[in-house]
Amino acid sequence: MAGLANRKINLLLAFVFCSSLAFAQSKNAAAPAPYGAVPSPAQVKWQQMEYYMFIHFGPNTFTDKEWGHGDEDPKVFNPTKLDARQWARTAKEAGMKAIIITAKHHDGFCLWPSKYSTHTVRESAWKEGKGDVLKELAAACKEYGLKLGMYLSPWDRNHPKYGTSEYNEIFAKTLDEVHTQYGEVFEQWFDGANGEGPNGKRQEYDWKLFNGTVFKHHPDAVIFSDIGPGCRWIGNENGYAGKTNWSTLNTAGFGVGNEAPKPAVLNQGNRNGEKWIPGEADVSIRPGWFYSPSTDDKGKSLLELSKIYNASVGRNANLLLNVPVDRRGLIHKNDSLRLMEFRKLIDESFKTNLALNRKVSVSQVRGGSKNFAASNLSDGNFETYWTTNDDMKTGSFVVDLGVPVEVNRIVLQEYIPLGQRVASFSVDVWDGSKFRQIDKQTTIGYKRILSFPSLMTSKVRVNILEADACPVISEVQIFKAPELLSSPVISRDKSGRVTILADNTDPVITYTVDGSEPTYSSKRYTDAFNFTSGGTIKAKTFINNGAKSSETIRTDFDIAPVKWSIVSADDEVKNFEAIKAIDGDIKSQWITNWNEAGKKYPHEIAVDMGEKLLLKGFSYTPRQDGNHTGIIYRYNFYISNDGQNWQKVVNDATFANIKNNPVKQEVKFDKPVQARFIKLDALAPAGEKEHWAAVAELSVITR
Ligand code: FUL
Ligand code: CA
Repeated sequence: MAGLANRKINLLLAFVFCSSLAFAQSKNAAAPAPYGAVPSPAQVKWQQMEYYMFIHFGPNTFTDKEWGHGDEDPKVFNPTKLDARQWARTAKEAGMKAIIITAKHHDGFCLWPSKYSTHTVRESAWKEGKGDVLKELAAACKEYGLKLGMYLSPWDRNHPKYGTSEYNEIFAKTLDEVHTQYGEVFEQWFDGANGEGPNGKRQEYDWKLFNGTVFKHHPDAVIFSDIGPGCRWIGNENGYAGKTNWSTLNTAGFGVGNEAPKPAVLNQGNRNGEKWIPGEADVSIRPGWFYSPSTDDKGKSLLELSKIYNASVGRNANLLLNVPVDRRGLIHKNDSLRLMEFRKLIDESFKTNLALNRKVSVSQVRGGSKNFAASNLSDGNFETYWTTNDDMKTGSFVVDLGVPVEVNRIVLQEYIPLGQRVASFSVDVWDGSKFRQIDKQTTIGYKRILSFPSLMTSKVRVNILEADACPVISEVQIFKAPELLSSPVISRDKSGRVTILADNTDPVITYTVDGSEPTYSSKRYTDAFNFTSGGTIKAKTFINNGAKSSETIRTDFDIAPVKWSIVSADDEVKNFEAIKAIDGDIKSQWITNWNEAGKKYPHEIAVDMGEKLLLKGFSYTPRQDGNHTGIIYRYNFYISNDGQNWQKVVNDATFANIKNNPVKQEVKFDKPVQARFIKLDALAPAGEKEHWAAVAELSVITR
């Protein structure tokens, strides 16, 4: 009896199990439903462009300004050799997909002969007023297979109607012109700046009208502004997207310019944000947006550009790199040479996908269907993807490279037409006996590039740790990119922990603490370490398995100010408190009140070191932030054992040559002294007119 009953229950359970499995299988046989806000087809195409050129060009090019006032003589605009084909050729050869030009910047000057302005190329000296930059550029882009985008600043410091009710219509008319006369426009760039016009008034912008005008002519145009609707500003002009970067954004209650979400929000987007508004990272190859002869040799280095690439395209944002056209109307050779080097680096970095067509094993396949199979991850096709059942929001896959190979980049792509889902993931590499985690990050999005020092491995595992819906991953790619060298930077914090960092992820860092020269086989730096009592650290970076190395960087530390506190200091100012003089950081400083009302010399700072030390001397580091004021010249130095009774150990001395060379000053006492307290009495400044004192770091010599 009992046996029979059991069998019945088993059968029943089996039935329930099978039918729910069948249900799950049928439900999961179809593609996952889109999750949250999703991109339009035009936004997907836009995202796949990844990298394109910005061109700032106008009267500012000739007047050496970043923001023209709108009162400049239009005749200043007079390029002698303007050649838009050279710009397009350069962009094409740089590997870029489009050019966006400042058709109108804040000065109101139009690079085309607009009917709605008297501040245009028509009024300029160029081609006796017969020229049209947009026309030449549109033709050149067409010839070279590039898309064309328009930057138009609604802020107009020239237009007499700016700040009146008529202006919005006028601005819309100029949009009509640029969107009807020059063919396809893939992106409309709206600057958020909103300042005063020529009559001192600001404008209430009619964004509905502006966006509507663009869409009327180009329904698929991606409109850039702080909050889209097509794509959003990344929150800085350095080209860096957030390490977390959602392509979704909440816009309700927000506007453009002063009403925009905080830069930090634009930098990262909003998880589950209501609209699909991906980030575009804009940055200039030079310090300024417009050409200036003074920046001819100040272009970004290859290392800087590669970091920008990893932080934009590699973090789910498009890269809009500005290359200002010069006074001849040409891209300067220093810029184009750098662009070509950069292209070569990108091409070589992502040339050979070591994961392509490699065997991938996965934790689960949606509905067991081959449509969502593991092999979709390594087929080199963005349109095919691996995914799991709806109820499965985690998962992992392992790429089998066959034999150990050297790798240093991993690229992941989510299939964004179904939304952005992954919120946390990690990457492990097989070390021959077990998996070792090498990175853990948050979002993926359209593209995520992970870079790390080269290593040998035969298997790479990606773990999706958290997702808002079942993960949908198009591709995993693995590369060995050429390595770039950067020097190590050694620093120590107040607690005595030493950090050694290179400027990028490629180099291996080694170091010594015994004064010997570091080699490739010296101790490898991985994590911050304790170095409270001080000594000499020498560090060096290596790439290409040790074949190439940086110079050796040496830093001598004395005792770390772990137990130190301020006993007294005069005239402290917010953000420049006395504690900043003993925080182990030469980038922060104590500065006494520099305002008129501030106290005059002498200034004093007294420190309790928390223990009795045998002192051979002391050191003073003036401020190191490039501002050479507050430098102390004449001083007394005291010690004490109770903080009450002070003994003068240096009387009325001066820091030699400190004004011209404000570096760390080391002063040895005549003989070593025991003390727990120290006091610097600043008697006179190096800059005679300055009544304030500044100390980046006050320390002692015990070694
Ligand atoms: C800013 C402008 O004010 C700058 O001049 C530049 O055009 C930059 C791309 O956008 O908001
Ligand atoms: Ca695929």
